[in-house]
Amino acid sequence: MSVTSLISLKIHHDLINQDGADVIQGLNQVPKKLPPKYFYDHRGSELFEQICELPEYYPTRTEALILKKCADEIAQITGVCELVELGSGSSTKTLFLLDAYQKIAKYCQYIPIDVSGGILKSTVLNLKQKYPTFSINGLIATYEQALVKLESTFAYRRMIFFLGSSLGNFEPQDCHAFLKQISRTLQIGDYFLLGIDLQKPKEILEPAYNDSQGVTAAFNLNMLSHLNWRFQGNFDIDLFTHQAIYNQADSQIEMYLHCQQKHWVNLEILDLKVAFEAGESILTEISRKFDLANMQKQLDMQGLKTVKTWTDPQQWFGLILCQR
Ligand code: AVI
Repeated sequence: MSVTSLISLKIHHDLINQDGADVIQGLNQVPKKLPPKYFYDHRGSELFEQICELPEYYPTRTEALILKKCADEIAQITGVCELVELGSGSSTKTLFLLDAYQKIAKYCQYIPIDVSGGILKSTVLNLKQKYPTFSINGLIATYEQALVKLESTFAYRRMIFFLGSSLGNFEPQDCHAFLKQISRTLQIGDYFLLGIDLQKPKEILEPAYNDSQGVTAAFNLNMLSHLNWRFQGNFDIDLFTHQAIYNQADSQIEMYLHCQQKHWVNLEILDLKVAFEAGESILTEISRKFDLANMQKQLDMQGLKTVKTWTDPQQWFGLILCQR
């Protein structure tokens, strides 16, 4: 049996239309900026999986610990529903939820959504073997594309979940628009489960994004390799260094690539030539750290009422289950 028929993955390649307009805009602005979605080519997704295992990177294991404890309760509260995961990656933490739903129903529908087709394919293949009675169909799409698609499809009861504090990678105005769109995608009575990284001292945050093994540095630099491959570019990775700092005023980690030497970069496919000065930086990601009560208010403003929240004993990470 071919892999494709075995996993019956619904691939919407046409959805991934990365035409590079955002790269042109980001590299032409001062200070320079690149969208974090360009982290996630195949290598970038692999590096992110490695980040999740790092001793300094606490969010993944802290959220997993919370999910392990509360998954059964979540399934009890929501009952059987269509499970839609945005940014599913390897779906590792999702196993706690799928196990919990398996206890309450033989049949369940799970739709993992990710921009990285390679990782999504292998994840769906593994999950189909582990949960043979579940209907599992992956969707390769950005969050926005996926939500537009979901808006036009009906489910009897749906729970969208967005874990790992990926919401933290959105600028505040984009976060607002995203939550609004989530709300539109849900019918009255549907659920939204959100995992958010909470504010904590800089001494814990900065090492989590400047790990001692250099995996986060490789992840950050890989964005340039990805752009070279995608847009026929000539970024010299050796001319850039990684740094992440915690901006206390805005409660956000900021990841930068610092240019070490004055030079030009060409991106042939985009017909783009960019000048870099020594000491100049590209902002590649923000990772906002949230306040639980504030987030509940924001959700509430979008008609998403908190049903229950869970945190770990140190209050480092929060899970909010809300209902429309
Ligand atoms: C995907 N996202 C929630 C991660 C974060 O922590 O903001 C991405 C990441 N960047 C560096 N390390 C992890």
